[in-house]
Amino acid sequence: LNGVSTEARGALIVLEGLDRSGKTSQSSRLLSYLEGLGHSAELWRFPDRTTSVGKMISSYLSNESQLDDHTIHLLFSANRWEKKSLMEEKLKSGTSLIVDRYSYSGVAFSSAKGLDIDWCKAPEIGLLAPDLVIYLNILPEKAAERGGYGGERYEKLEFQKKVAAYYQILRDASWKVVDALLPIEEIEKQLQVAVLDCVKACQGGKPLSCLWS
Ligand code: T5A
Ligand code: NA
Repeated sequence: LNGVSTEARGALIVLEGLDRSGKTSQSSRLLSYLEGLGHSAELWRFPDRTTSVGKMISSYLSNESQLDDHTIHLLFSANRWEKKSLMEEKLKSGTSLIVDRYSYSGVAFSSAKGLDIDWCKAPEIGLLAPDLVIYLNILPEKAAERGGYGGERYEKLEFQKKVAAYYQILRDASWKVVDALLPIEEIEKQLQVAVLDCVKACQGGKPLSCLWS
């Protein structure tokens, strides 16, 4: 075949949204969906609290430790960098990854604290760019009404409003915005269509690229 690789790669699919927007619920449904179709797929999440960097992040988020805003920003980024080579390996070997939060969270949350947005984006440059970003769109007031809200550092209404504004600045062509107030099953159906299209495009030879593009 004249050196053209026919090996199909997996898709990098990211879920983003405010705290309690439904990312975790939808990620696990998408995993079952892809596996049910016979695709190789894994569920990942950031922060990955299992690594030593992730443990520092986790203790910060639960208010057990204090860190300078720049420091925690770089730790979130480092937590993605420490998984980058494995991520690339998985995708190239044909496994799709459904990732609960990624660089968009990193930039939106730190910018909402007042850090310069370009400074926030810089350490994300060179990480793999998602093939599809699903943004679960919810008004901060509505998210705050959901169970379990308020336990962690960033779960405060005024702050989440700023995060939502920064997410809008980051929106690009890879995004699919979904109404997060719809019933869980309705959102699930919408996501299945988008995700299947994306997986097929990647199998069909769509190249991997890097942030920010
Ligand atoms: N952060 C993260 C940074 O600052 N920088 C970074 O680089 C990264 C990666 C991490 C925190 O760190 C910040 C962002 C976060 O503040 P986390 O561990 O990812 O936090 O936690 P959250 O994203 O906040 O996860 P949550 O579990 O709070 O929210 P989810 O996953 O969006 O929501 P989910 O699925 O757990 O659902 C929440 C509730 O709503 C219900 C569910 O049953 C559940 O009770 N629900 C619905 N109810 C009605 N209709 C629907 N459609 C519903 N979907 C879900
Ligand atoms: Na949370």
